[in-house]
Amino acid sequence: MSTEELNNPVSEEEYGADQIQILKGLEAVRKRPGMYIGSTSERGLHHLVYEIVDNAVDEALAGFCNTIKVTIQKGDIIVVEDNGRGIPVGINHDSGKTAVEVVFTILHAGGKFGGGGYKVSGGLHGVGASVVNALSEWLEVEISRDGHVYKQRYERGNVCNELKIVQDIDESVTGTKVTFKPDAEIFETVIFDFDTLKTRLRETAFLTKGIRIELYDLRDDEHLRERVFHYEGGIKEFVTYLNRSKSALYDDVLYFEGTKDGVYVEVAMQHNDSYTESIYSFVNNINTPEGGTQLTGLKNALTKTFNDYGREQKLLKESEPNLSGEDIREGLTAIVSVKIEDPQFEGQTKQKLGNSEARGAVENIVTEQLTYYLEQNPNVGKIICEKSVLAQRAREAARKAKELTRRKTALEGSSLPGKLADCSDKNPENCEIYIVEGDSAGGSAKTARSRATQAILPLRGKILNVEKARLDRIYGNAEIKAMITAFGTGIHDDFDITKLRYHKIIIMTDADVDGAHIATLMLTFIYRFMPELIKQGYVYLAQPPLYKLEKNKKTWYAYSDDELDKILSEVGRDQNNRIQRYKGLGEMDADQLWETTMDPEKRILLKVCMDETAESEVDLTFTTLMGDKVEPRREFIEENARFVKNLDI
Ligand code: 2B7
Repeated sequence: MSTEELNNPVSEEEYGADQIQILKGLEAVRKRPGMYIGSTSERGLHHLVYEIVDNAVDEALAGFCNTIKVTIQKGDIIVVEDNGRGIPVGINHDSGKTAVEVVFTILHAGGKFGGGGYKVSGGLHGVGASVVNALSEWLEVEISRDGHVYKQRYERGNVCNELKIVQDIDESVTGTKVTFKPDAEIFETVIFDFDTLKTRLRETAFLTKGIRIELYDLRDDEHLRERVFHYEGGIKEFVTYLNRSKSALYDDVLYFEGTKDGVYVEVAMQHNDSYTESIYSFVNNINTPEGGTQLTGLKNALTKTFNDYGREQKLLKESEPNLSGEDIREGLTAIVSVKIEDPQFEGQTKQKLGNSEARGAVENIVTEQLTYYLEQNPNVGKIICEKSVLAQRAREAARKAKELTRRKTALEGSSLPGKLADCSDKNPENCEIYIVEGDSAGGSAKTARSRATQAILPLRGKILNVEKARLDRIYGNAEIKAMITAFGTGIHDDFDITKLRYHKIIIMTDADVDGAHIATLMLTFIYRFMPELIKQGYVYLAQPPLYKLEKNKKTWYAYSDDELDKILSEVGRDQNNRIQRYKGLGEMDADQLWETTMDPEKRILLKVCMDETAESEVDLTFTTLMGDKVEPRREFIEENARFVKNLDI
């Protein structure tokens, strides 16, 4: 529909089923909300905001809006405002309703509301507004256009009043404002998380260059929070942001843009000195974690262009084999974003782009513009090719090392590491492995453990930082090899979760900064090489105490300064107190270690969880698991259970 059609009466012939396809009632949405927004968890709740914001972003992509304001008001009421044209208010003759009311009360199953190329974004193709309305206790829409403010209110998707003029304004002021309160009858929680919205809105701003997105949290009088996202450079700045804590190998962020076969393509990329590949792909501003045709197009273009360039410039010798795609992408941070009229999603979770024209478009545009860039910037070409050749050699060395360990295990039968004190029970569900910092603590843990179900693997000192090492060094590292063989799963392509030998992998380090660092290194290794272990909840952190307090033949353990303070105020501060500060696990004897940190009845474990608000921002967070007798400590631990948040991995 054009502006004209939406604001003026149209004849029955002009306005047919092809504009608004199958229309369904909103009861279906309330009955099965998960079908429309994924889930009714915290994630689904936040999804409501994205749906409304997406409509405003579309108005921006159409070229009519440059600012979107999102506010969380007291009571977790959300307000979204844009300065676009305002949703049309004219009567739509087919339904006898105003266009606004159609947008908010009719579910447009699988169709495009605007038609004619208006709509490009959004997984739901503009059906979002009615879904949000259906799942809100109430929703109000205010439209500024033609010198008036129009307003309509709905409750649980039902119209409360006709659209009416509530104010006269200057004709030049236009826009849409949507205010809604998510329905507590539907959602498990109706409390919004500022950081979750922040991350997603930042991502949206990066993907829509030039747009300004403001986020305000007005729930707390004392701590008003606000963030403004505005990136003239779009995804180019996204790459700079993603590389912010890394060292870039060259100054430029390479940027390619163009349209082919109806596909608008944008790519931004820059290598850093790490060894990990981070490529994020999007279609119509939606993240596609499984990639798809646009990602394949990018990879094909990179492999072909750098091999051609490397041969031409003699950076790749005739005697050497071609660079593999992985070699070229080592240490690469990149974004590929396409905008397309009718995206097809594939794969198990429907998160993979299927349109084949996207592959060709990306491949073409990147090959052409990258080739030109390399001609103009031979210094950058040289840096990337040389890095790729090093990666190729390291990969070859790693392959040989891996081959060797494979052959060895085949010969010796999967021999377990010498330092591992294994448990006797062979049922993985019953078994735990403690990865312990240092040989001396490892010794105490071996004495303390319950032999049937608890295995101990002592590791010496700091383990290798896998972010800063190539594969050949990683495979060659004794501590890492010991963990891999002890777990039993293998890694990467060989990874097989069914071979996991322990259903609890417990990292036990000193309760100090060094200990936290070592735990971080181990988590980084597991996250990079065996992420499934974390996703499926097999990884834990042990919590050793910081203090022991003895008084009148009684003993208390404190896990923080605050807790010690609390105990002291209960037992009295006098000279009968004997306080010992544990500097490390090694200072505890086996009995103490058992009692405080290993006894399943009494210990505290933090379960490592993955928190993903956006694919580009993974946080590891912790859920507390406790033995039966530690109830009073719950509060403290829960407050402190986020100490390694933002690992920057
Ligand atoms: C597919 C539907 C949802 N729509 C329009 C026009 C402008 C417009 C919208 C919007 C969210 C919160 C503030 C088109 C499109 C409906 O048709 S939705 N602006 N903003 C929005 O929802 N913001 C439109 C043609 C002519 N004039 C206006």
